[in-house]
This record gives sequence, C-alpha cells and structure tokens, in this order.
Amino acid sequence: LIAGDGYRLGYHLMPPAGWMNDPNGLIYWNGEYHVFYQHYPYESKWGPMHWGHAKSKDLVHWEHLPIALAPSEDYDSGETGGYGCWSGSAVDNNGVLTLVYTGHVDGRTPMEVQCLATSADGVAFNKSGANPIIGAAPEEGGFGFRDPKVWQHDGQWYMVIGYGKDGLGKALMYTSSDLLTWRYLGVAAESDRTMGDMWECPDLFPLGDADDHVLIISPMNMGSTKTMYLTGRLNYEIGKFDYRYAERLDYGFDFYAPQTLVDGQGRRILLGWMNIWGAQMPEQVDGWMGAFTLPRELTLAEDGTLRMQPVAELAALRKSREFVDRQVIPAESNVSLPAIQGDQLELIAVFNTKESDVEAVFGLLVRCSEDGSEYTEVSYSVAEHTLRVDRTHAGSSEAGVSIVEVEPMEDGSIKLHLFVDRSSLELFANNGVKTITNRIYPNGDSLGVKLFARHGEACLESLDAWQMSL
Ligand code: DQQ
Repeated sequence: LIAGDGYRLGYHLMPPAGWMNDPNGLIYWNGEYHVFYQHYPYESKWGPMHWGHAKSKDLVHWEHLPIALAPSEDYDSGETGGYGCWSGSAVDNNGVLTLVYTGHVDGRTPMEVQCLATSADGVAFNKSGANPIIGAAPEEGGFGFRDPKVWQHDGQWYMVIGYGKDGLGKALMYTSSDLLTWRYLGVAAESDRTMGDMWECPDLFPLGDADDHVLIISPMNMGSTKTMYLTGRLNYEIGKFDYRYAERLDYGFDFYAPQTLVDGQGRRILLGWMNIWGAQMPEQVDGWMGAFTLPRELTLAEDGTLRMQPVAELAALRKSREFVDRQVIPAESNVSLPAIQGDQLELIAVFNTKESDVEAVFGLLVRCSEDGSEYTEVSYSVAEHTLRVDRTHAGSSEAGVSIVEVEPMEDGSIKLHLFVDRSSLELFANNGVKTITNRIYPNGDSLGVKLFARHGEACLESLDAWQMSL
C-alpha cells in the first residue's frame, strides 16, 4: 500500500497505511505514552471509524500496535458509510486502561451515544456490556453529542462532551463515580455566537496554578478559525467553566481536533491532527493520509494566554548542526545557505527588530528549488508586527497565507523556530506565544534554505539548523 513518495513525513506519527484523523485517548499509562487515532485502515479516505493505536517511551519513537477498536455492535456500527467508533479519550481506572468513545450511526435516533471499552494489557480491548453508558443527550433538539473527554478530580470522574444547540457550540459536563453511571451537571461553557455552532473534541484540564483550567475546542462553522482555547476557572460542583480569555489556538491551515495528556513529570502535552477537513490531501493516491503534529508542551502565562512549545525530547532527532552568525541581510536580497539543505530540518532563527529597518520584512525561505521559483516563505513585518507563512509558491500546495500578530520580545528579538518534515511546516514564534501549522507539497528536490529581507535591511542575530531524522 505504501508508495515511496516524497510527501510521507520522516519524524511525525502517521498511520502505517490508510486514513488518520483526530487524536484520541492520549494517555501516559504504565510509563509509556499511548495514542489512539481516528482511523480507516482499508483506504486512504474517511470511512467507518476504527481506533488506530501506537505507543512510545519518549514521544519521538513510536511503535504501532494492533487496531484497538473497530465498529462491531449496534451502538457503533450500521448499514450506511457513516458509522463507527468516533472520537474520545482514555483513563487509567485502577490499572485498567479504559477508552470512552462515541458510537455513531447515521440515521439512527439518537445518532450518537457514549461507550466504554477496557484493556488489562493495553493492547486488546473489550467493549463494555453496559454500552451505551450514556444513551442520549440531556435534551432533544441538539446537533451532535460526541467526543467525550474524561478525567479524574478528587476521586470523582468528570466528562465534557461536544454539543450544539440553537446555533451555539457547547461543552456539556457529566460526573460519575464508576465510569458507567453518569450524572449530567450542565453546560460547562458555550459559544458567545462567534465561536461556531457545534464544539467538536472538547478537552478541559487544569493548567498553571490549581484553579486555572483550559478548554480546547474545535468549533464547526467558525470560518477560518478551526481551533480555540479558553482559559478560566472551573467549578466542579455545578460543572461550570467561567472563561476570561479566548483565542485561536494555532494560526495555520492544518491543525484540528487537538487533545492533551498529562505525563509522569506533570507536563501537559498536546497533539493535533495536522490536516483539516476539505484540504487537498494529495498523499491519498499513495495509500495513506494524515499525520499528527509534533508533541507540544503547554504552559499558561500570567495573562491567561497559552504557550505551545515542541517537547524537549525532539532534540534526540537532531543530527548534524550548522550555525550562521550575526549578520546584516541587505534590503531586497536572498542569502543562500548552501550548507543547510534538506526536507527534514529544525531551524531556530533569531532576528533583531531594533537593528532592522522599520519598514523591513525579513525571514526564511525553506524547501527552495534551485531555480528559485519554488519556496515556502516565513516572514515578519517590523512595521506591522505580523508573522506570515506563505505557501503561494510552495510547489503544488494550495495557495494561502497564514497570518498572526506577534510582538517582538522585550529585547526586540523575533525568534522563529521551524520544523520542516517533507510535507509539513510547523512554526513556533517567540517561545510558543503563537504557532502556525501547515502542510506543504513542494517538489522532492526543492531542498534549499535562504534568508531574505525586503523593504529595508534586516539584522539576523543567529541561525541554528539541524538535519532531523529518526
Ligand atoms: N471527527 C470524529 C468525530 C469528531 C470529528 C469522526 C472531528 O468524533 O467530532 O471521525 O474531526
């Protein structure tokens, strides 16, 4: 099934073959990271959903395991194409690895119910005889009732579920003492009319000091914004989350349905689906489709904004290093860097805005062809404070520019931390204050890296570059 094309990523998690979408059931269990994912193993397109499964000791090297869940029962299987074991989460219930997922069957009433499956060895799963554990939404007339995220707090289980009603996306909250019988607490949070009409894949978790919580959602019908995070306080008694801050989570085109886990070191780690519904997906012809983002560590700043940083373990993938020293990049110039070539790279470029012209736009070109016609451009405008990733000239990529405002750091610098992996580009700006995640589809032999400046000269402080490989 797997063709040797140049799009298949080198150091990201992908299905061995077939289709992948949302991350599911992320958990640190018995000293290993387990991830599951929405999976259709038979074709490189979405179909009756299974849960693929992989595990890792270090978040970098992954071992594929047998498919954990397949549609098989009346509550998660059907006659139409639209059915299966839809998204959900995992918990450790006294050593038993427990998956909670949505059984979806098109045309059935209700269409979506919540189900449970357990495993003693972390490989083979049994669906519960008590399924469905939640057989209907708390009220009629809603749209969607899916993607349960379960966690434990003070000896009780809690669950948020994605829902929509009256044109408003919502996260519903439930509680349980045994994972089987659930009591509805109420609407934890809902859209203020600007945040979509159904919230897919909610994830609600503590971060920062004891009372701070973050709600991550993937709202449907919110225009170009595909994921959001909200920070605030959660009242467990009444299941109400009061948020004081809401922002888009990632400013790229290809980032959806992210989920998190907390590991043995107490780190909150996020993985997202590095695609989006309706994207071009040229890899489908090669028998596979879909990849996860790199694992990202989340922290909360004092002002309630999130930071997303690549996990430290990724440094294990660094091979040969190149260093480019401080230099002025003349206006209207591209500076080739012949020593830095590749389609699997990590780059950390620090520019100094104070010593660049006020009109300057500077940055990096990656995946450049020799004749200069093909490149993916990462730029920063000193005057506008805008960061852009432009894939207009990135081979057969769909054209499009991702834009986000970023203030220079206190000393005036702009730090661009990039991961290039064949058909992906992940950008972390200023230690993760903003991120941009895109798939790109350049020609296999477009391997060059350049620095550039326009409308004025720019000052590069330093550039570190590593070849990356597993
Ligand atoms: N994907 C799953 C749903 C979820 C959606 C189905 C989000 O459970 O709401 O594959 O991408």
